[in-house]
Amino acid sequence: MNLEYDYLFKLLLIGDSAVGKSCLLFCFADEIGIPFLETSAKNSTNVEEAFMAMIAEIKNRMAKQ
Ligand SMILES: Nc1nc2c(ncn2[C@@H]2O[C@H](COP(=O)(O)OP(=O)(O)OP(=O)(O)O)[C@@H](O)[C@H]2O)c(=O)[nH]1
Ligand SMILES: [Mg+2]
Repeated sequence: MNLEYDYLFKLLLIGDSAVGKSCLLFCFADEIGIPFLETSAKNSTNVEEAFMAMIAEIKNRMAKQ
């Protein structure tokens, strides 16, 4: 994955429940080679894992500078 970029796009996918949003995002992330971690504020799924993954990535990048 190339960590240098000129533009950063954030995508927000909105839709009814169980219409395939997660599947579509997972497929998209896989295709362009970016990590994908689904979280849920409703039942706290993966919230801590996502936080720890981001912290680890930031720490990694800072160590390389
Ligand atoms: N037939 C079919 N099923 C799909 C497709 N995409 C997803 N599904 C199925 O639809 C169900 C719901 O998919 P999710 O991606 O979890 O849907 P979601 O919109 O993220 O659901 P929530 O997060 O609960 O709102 C799963 O059982 C998927 O396997 C598709 O293109 N075709
Ligand atoms: Mg989903």
